[in-house]
Amino acid sequence: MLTRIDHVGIAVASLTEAIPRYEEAFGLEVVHQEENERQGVREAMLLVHSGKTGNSYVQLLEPLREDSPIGKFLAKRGPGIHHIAYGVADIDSALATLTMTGFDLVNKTPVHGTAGSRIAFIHPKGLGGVLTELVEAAEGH
Ligand code: V0V
Ligand code: CO
Repeated sequence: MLTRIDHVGIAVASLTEAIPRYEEAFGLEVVHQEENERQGVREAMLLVHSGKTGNSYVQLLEPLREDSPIGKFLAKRGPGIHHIAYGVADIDSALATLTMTGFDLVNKTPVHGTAGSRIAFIHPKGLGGVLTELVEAAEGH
């Protein structure tokens, strides 16, 4: 079902401060930035690897408001790894399978993700405390 690690989501207080650190450390480049009002985030995608089944990124996430998943996470735990996202070829069938096997889905149907992707979150409690996202990337991403 899974085709790659699409991204690791990292909660940061400030993109302006975090982006240069990641650029300096690994020579990564920001290939996309976006504000996602529904998710309450401003995010930057730094390309790590391009592969046959799609790309892998670091996703830096800054909260747009305190009462958002990233805002609450920063207040409770401070900056750090927030979620892991796996690539899938067909998110609708992946979600149907997970529903049948009894997983607690945050999103029962896909929502808008970065760069035109379709995404859905699976609750951390069923997956060893790790908030997990599935991504069906848009063509060319
Ligand atoms: C909260 N918890 C986490 C967690 N956030 N555990 C692991 N990883 C995380 N990131 C735990 C927390 O410690 C509590 O555990 C429990 O869940 C309830 O926490 P809460 O602070 O009361 O939070 P809730 O229940 O209001 O919300 C938690 C969920 C929420 C996971 C349901 O954050 C959510 O809906 N996330 C999905 C959307 C999202 O994260 N969007 C931002 C990224 P105890 O204390 O009960 O044990 S947007 C993105 O990635 C995009 C756009 C993209 O990739 O394209
Ligand atoms: Co993400």
